[in-house]
Amino acid sequence: MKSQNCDYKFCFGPWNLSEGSDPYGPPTRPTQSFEWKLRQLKENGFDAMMFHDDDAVPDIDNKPYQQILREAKELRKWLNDVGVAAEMVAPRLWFSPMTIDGGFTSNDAKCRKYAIDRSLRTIDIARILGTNLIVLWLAREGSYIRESKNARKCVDYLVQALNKMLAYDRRIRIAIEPKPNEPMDIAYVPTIGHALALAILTSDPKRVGCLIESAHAILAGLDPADEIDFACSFEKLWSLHLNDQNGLKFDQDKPFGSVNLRSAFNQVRALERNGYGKKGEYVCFDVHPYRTTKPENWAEHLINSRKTFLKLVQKARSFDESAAQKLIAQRNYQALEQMVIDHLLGN
Ligand code: XLS
Ligand code: MG
Repeated sequence: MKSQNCDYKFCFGPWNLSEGSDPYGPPTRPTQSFEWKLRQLKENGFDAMMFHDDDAVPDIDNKPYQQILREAKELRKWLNDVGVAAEMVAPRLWFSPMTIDGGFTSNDAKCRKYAIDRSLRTIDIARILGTNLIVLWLAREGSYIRESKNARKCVDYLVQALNKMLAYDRRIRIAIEPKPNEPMDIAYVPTIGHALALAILTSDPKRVGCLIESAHAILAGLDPADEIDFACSFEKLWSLHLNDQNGLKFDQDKPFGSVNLRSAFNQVRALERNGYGKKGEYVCFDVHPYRTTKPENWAEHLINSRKTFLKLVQKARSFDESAAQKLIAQRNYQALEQMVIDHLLGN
């Protein structure tokens, strides 16, 4: 099940093999070791792993600096031995008591400093793991009630934090992963347009790009394929979390293509026309198993997402582009739509 015969490289994170807990109930599957998760990745044709800082160095807040570096080096050796790359490292800025009211945009200066310091540790870990890509999902950068924060000031805080990170290591690139809500009521960086606009305000805009997650775009009422084309027009799509989402509700992280196959097809078409992956970018699946999934089927949402993606690459490549262009020239979009549906249905 290797990823040969395909131009894409695939990855997922340890959190994508989650245990089934939700806000209303406890885990439904036993805890598994990191080693087991790495084995699932290798055995199922994936090439790299994504990491949060504390996926790489558990309990990072309670460890001295030298120990953090030592543990990151041990992990690097382990990854080298099994032949798995680290795609990115992301600071988990939403768990600690210090980030209750936001990380970079907390109203409390001590908490803002915590968020920046922790992001610099993330950069140390990324350097050791051999990746220059830092992902920022700005989970708690927003508000529960509008009056609690000054949104203008928060933009300044975000830029200051990004600038500190950019100055700390001249080789890193930061990919902002926007999401419009959850856990916050209203997030400050809800879309790719916001992420790229924020990049312009930083000290080194060339090193600030974005990561699109399909479900996050859908939650913002946007078309993930259009978000892909938009980001690629700026050459800023540096990573990608493909998944699916059934309408405007909690973030579902469903298998890629499982809700809207046509939208998934259009996302793949957008990736193909932009040459995504040609500069080494990975296709990551930020998907979760259902709470009902039994331990013996634990990795199937990942295997299936990859399988659907590969089938859709074939569908995108075998789409009759010249027939489509003729229908476009005739403005016969009804026939064009049916042509897409027939193509997806296989006749
Ligand atoms: C949110 C993700 C999150 C980021 C990386 O959608 O699950 O973990 O992708 O921080
Ligand atoms: Mg994600």
